[in-house]
Amino acid sequence: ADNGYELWLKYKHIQNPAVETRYRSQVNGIYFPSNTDRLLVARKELVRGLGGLLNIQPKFASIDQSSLIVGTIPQTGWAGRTIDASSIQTIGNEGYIIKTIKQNGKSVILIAGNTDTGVLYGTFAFLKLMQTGKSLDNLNIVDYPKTSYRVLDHWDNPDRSVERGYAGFSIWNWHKLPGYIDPRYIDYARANASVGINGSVLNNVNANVQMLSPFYLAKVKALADAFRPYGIRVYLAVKFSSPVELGGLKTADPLDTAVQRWWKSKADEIYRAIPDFGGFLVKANSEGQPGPQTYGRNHAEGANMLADAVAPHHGIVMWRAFVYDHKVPDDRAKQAYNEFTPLDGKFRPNVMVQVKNGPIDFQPREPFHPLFGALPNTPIMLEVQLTQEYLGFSTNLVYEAPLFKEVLNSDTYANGKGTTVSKILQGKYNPKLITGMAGVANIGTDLNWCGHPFAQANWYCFGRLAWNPDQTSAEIADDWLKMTFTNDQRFVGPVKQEMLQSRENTVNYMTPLGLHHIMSANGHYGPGPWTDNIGRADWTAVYYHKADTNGVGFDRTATGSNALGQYRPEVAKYYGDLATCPDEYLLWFHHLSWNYKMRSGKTLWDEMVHHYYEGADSVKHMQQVWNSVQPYVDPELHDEVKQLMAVQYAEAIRWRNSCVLYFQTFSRKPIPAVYPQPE
Ligand code: GCW
Repeated sequence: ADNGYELWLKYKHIQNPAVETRYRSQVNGIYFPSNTDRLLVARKELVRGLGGLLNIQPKFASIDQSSLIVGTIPQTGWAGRTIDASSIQTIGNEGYIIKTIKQNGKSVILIAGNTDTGVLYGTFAFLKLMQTGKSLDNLNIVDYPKTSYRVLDHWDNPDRSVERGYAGFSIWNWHKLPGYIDPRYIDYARANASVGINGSVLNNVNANVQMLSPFYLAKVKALADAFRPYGIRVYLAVKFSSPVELGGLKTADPLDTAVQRWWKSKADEIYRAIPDFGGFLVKANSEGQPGPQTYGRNHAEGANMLADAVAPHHGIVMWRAFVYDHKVPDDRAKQAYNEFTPLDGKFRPNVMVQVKNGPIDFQPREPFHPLFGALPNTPIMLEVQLTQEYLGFSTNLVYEAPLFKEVLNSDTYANGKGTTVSKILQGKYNPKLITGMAGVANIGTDLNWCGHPFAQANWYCFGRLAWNPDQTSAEIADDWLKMTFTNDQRFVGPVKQEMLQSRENTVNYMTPLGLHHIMSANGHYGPGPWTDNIGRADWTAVYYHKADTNGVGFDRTATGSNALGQYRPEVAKYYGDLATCPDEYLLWFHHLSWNYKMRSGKTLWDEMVHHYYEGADSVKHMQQVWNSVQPYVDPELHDEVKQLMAVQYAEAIRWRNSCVLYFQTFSRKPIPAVYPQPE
């Protein structure tokens, strides 16, 4: 039975005998010198992959006896002959070339990189070609990552609970570390390397200071050592008040020299044990966390102090822009922009400001964060959430690539039309800046890692998009489905369609038309549009939807909070003008009457009802499709997804009924008779 543990690295035996024979002849004799740990793990992966896919024990041979040549460019001896100088330059430190060349009149496949990391990534890419049934004839692939720091953020606590984790406990077994290296750590590293993820922040941004103690650092070092061959560096989330709480100092003021010295010596201590330690991630002055503002300093002063401590060791600081304070009476959506834009250009070059996709908080749909394009002189890192805090946890099937692509494709107009978030993240406008993307991990001790078999696709697509944000959701889903399930088009076709639609389904039954943050305050799972009076204005639903008998929606135009003013004029006009504002963002930016006439001709009320019903119905449709592909899926895996879909459908109905009935108390209008009436 398929329990999902092998993720997309199943290397299932190829069923088509013609394809298998052809592939076998193309890997008949492999030259793969492996004189580093990283090349060794690449070679091991190749053996494992070919063993599974082709049911062979690969034969290693001398270079002229081989039909597959793998190694660094100097090792393969082909630089300057069949590989041109410009490709070598293009692929940089992590890229690779996979190319069919002629050797003694015979076609040979060459996998080469400038570094052993490039070779590792090239090896995974080569295996993917076979996993997805592609031809290995006439290959000419030159690929390299478009961003440098591709990092998973684990919100894992030392007690192994995971904040917003829905897949069991933390996979870091702190008790057994450093002595015991769970094979799961290696499989985790393989999975990351297979999609180009090169960093792992091990602990929660709501950081426990103990992580910086010698006791834990020894364990962190053990993980760093285990991950290093896979090209993965470890990072730690740190609490700004560590010098006080851990170091016994009186203050954590970033301008205090004793505080600066404390961080420098802590950094030195870490780097003595972990020479390639990645650096720090910081949540400061947000949701009660301490930060530089606690001492009257700003974010740049706080970040730079830490940046100076890790700079001699080539480390970085990822400083989060997810800041807000319920005591600030202004629209929460505006707070990050207000705090960070005055600081543009003031951060050290090894600081990245980490910005969530939207200005509120990982909602099913948000417009892009106004900080994108507003910090031209600051390295900026997109933060997305793989764990489905606001997307139905691990019972809902939601493929998030379309959500990530929506922000990546958004046009900020910062340098005129076409200044997309994707291009900004790739450093196209300011090549001096370091680049990166972060994903809040959805990984835990569940056998299948992510809780829902399809949630693995969110881990997978994050890596793929961080590597190259311009890939499409569909091509990534296609690869993932083939690698995870089967190449059979009768399965891949319909299921891919459902994956691509799945995020919109959830938007429809949770927060259609720009509604947001109406989840239950208690956990963010179910509906809670009625949530009020829980101590913080910005954690209550009524703050966001502003429904009353006159209408619904958050007015963020000039007559309201004017959050729109934080975008470039072209964007502000587009969202601000009802004639152009897409329905998807309507109630995010506008407060409108229940009778407002929509593009469809329906009233706003009828349209809202329509979306809620459509959302729930689409889950039913997904169930039907899943039932229809049953012959192509392992029975236990099929049943697992089927059961989860039944839960999702029940949840979708609950969301639909709750929201429709709640908003009806304001609209005072009937639910159109074409729909079944909620009870
Ligand atoms: O989405 C919210 C979560 C918090 C989280 C916070 C953050 C880690 O509800 O649990 O804290 O965002 O991103 O800092």
